[in-house]
Amino acid sequence: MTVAVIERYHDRLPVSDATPVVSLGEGSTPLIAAPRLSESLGVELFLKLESMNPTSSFKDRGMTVAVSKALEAGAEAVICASTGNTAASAATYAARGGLRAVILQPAGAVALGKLAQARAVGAVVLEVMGSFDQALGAARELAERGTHALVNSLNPHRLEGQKTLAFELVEELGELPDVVALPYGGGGNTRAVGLGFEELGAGMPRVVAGQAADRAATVATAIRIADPVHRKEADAVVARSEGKVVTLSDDEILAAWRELARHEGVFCEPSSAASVAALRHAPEIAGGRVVCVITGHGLKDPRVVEQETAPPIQVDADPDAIAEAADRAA
Ligand code: AN7
Repeated sequence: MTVAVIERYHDRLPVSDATPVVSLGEGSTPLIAAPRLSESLGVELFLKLESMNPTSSFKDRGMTVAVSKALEAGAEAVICASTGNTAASAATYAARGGLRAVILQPAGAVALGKLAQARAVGAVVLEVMGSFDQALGAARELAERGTHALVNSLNPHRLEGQKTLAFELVEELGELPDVVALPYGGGGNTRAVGLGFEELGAGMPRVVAGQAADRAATVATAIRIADPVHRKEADAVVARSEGKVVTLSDDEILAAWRELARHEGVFCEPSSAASVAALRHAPEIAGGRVVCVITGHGLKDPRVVEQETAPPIQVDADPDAIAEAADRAA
């Protein structure tokens, strides 16, 4: 059986033999070389495909710990506010653990694939007439009443599970990378990566975090977060590491998204491409061995593909017509 996050890093996580482990085989994600992007960026680039986790995003590392601990504490239901991936992960791990899940999402702002995941596994999905930040405020208040366990990254168990990304990177590379680049939404992942490297005690790679210039309305809906709850701690990690927070336009994020897909065959959601876009805008920091964290799968957000790529061409079932259409499209 696959050795998942809690088993692999048992000694470094807040679990005991009494913890009922809720797992779907998360973690141990592929780390692949990116030769073409390496050349165009002038670095040795690797991509950590967190999109290959059970619910196709990086959230599963923390969620396995948070839901296991919620079950251990006797919770019957979990709640989260989410731009989509936390929701898909929370809903799925709740189903796996036999818990109810209540999902709060900003109305009309969650990518199709993520919503499909939460619905398919039976979560109660509520559309809040407001922003992510407003939905999170409401979730926190409700959780304080004690009826629902909050599994947003304000839950410290989420960060604990998430920090295992740093452990894997060092094990797989055999040394510390020089730079880790990742998207910056609420800042939980940036904070957790810092926590992981600090626990290892072997030094800190420069952390480059890409955020959307228009946080409230970016095409990268996963990081459509106006007021990051972890801003102070995430910014502190970046500063301590001598890295940089890079602010990106939607065009810059989409250009990196296309590059990843067309030049490396890595189809991610737009938010994930903010890591690569940020590297491009921080040449003074991006050098040596660099890891970009690919946080979410491209299938999460099919609408962006519809908007950003040419539609299929209709053709008769005739070889001449097919050859002609293929030549014209090339
Ligand atoms: C693909 O699901 O906030 O900086 O509610 O889905 O740790 O917030 C998602 C965030 C990057 C940003 N990439 O990470 C949610 C949510 C993807 C994401 C981020 C998210 P943080």
